[in-house]
Amino acid sequence: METEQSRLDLIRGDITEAAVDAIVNAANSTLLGGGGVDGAIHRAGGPQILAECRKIGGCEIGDAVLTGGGNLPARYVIHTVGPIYRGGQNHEADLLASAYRRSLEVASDNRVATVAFPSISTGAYGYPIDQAAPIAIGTVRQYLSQHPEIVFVRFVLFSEADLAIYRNAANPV
Ligand code: AR6
Repeated sequence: METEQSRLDLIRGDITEAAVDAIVNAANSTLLGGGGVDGAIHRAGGPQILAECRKIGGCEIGDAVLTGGGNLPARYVIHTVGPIYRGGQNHEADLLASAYRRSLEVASDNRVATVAFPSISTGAYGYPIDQAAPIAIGTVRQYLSQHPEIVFVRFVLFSEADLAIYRNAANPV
């Protein structure tokens, strides 16, 4: 079997263009849309995604839910809710790890083999990206090592600077 290393990759790009089974949305607990990557996904995917989110009714911090992908290249969107960073002593690390893990559990439960993640919580939610990146990479690697049904996970980072931080977290010097 391939190692988890070769099943994880990092690129710079716009996640709404990712040709994978499911892209992950950094949503809020209402699931009713917002700015950042959430706004971009709903804009590109069309109103069908929001209609499904309304039916689901919400999502806890650290949890994840699945909708269709509407007009996106991806077949599904997995909406997860990361923590708002409030200094680091409020379970932020556990909740961030849970957002990644629950997203992958939802993927496994729905026969989603290829998944793309944005950098959850590091925009509007204020999580310092140098602290968030090792949690993101470590949680995904751990999951891949135990779940061969996930063929690959791609992190789609929005800037070169964010990509460099994730690269460093994946391959510490
Ligand atoms: N593709 C990939 N990454 C993106 C894209 C994109 N198209 N657009 C932005 N990013 P944020 P959060 C990056 O704020 O911190 C929303 O209003 C962005 O540069 O989208 O989890 C929700 O409704 C940053 O690195 O998510 C919530 O209320 C990363 O995505 C709240 O923001 C995450 O930034 C969630 O905040």
